[in-house]
Amino acid sequence: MAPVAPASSVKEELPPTLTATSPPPSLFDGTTRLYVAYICPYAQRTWIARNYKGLQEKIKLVAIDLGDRPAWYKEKVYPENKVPSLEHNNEVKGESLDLIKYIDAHFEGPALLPNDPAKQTFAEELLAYSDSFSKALYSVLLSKGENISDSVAALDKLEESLSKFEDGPFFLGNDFSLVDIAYAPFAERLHIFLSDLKNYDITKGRPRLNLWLEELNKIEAYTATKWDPQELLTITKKRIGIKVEEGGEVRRRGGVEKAERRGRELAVQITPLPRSGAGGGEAAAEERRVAGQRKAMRDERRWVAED
Ligand SMILES: N[C@@H](CCC(=O)N[C@@H](CS)C(=O)NCC(=O)O)C(=O)O
Repeated sequence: MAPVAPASSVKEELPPTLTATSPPPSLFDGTTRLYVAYICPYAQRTWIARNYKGLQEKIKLVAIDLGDRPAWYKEKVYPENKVPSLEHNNEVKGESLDLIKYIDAHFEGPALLPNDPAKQTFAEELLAYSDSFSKALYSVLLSKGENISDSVAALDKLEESLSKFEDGPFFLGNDFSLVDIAYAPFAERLHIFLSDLKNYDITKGRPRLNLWLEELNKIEAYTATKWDPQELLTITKKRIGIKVEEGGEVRRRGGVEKAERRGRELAVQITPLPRSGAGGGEAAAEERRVAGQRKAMRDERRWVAED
């Protein structure tokens, strides 16, 4: 059975998104900060790594509104002006793949790369390929779903890679690793977009990919970073200029969400949310946390909804 990260269950209220009028945090004061945009899949990689290692207290999240970016971010933090970036030991580093390796190597928590040399070699190979995989997502989006042959080939390659090690559901076998983290945000989006745009289920005929997605969705370090699929779809469609039907923004609650539009159905597994009125105490606190998280994520909409 796949292991569940021991340290990742710390619940966290997400900080609000900073805009052009927000003052900077007190930069270079010794605090380690991970600058993200909640909507960004590259930033999501680093956010998952930080959560999985249980670093919610050690690495503070700072969310940037990419559509209304504070000038200080480029001027004082990260001249490339992209997310993610990491402020650590008075330096700022970028590039999501470098950052997930850096976070794994420089902080405590469960190791995200195995000791087995064969697995390490395979990890390097798959990490090097992961940005080509992300292009499969963008080719679907840019062609508005017309050309999915690149994505199909990329997904077939994932299925094949997932069968390399038989000892577990993840890319490197039984242990969740940097490789799973590098692919998860992009596979999640391909799953949602291909289902909606092409009525194409990426898991059909790909049992390993199906199992991998199921196991991923049991890891809270990952599910805490996920968008509601329906919202992600609506926002992304607006950004790429696909008309969104009335009611497309409605969110529904539950472990499995179904969004019915024009007779088509998209069923995507998402993090179960607590029920309304579930009582006081822990359930209510959890509900407030999730509501705050969704609000913080929604505040970023401008960047993706206007262009
Ligand atoms: N290669 C970079 C890509 C990061 C990236 O493109 N981030 C986007 C948001 S998803 C960004 O910051 N875009 C702002 C811009 O390009 O101005 C990485 O892996 O970190």
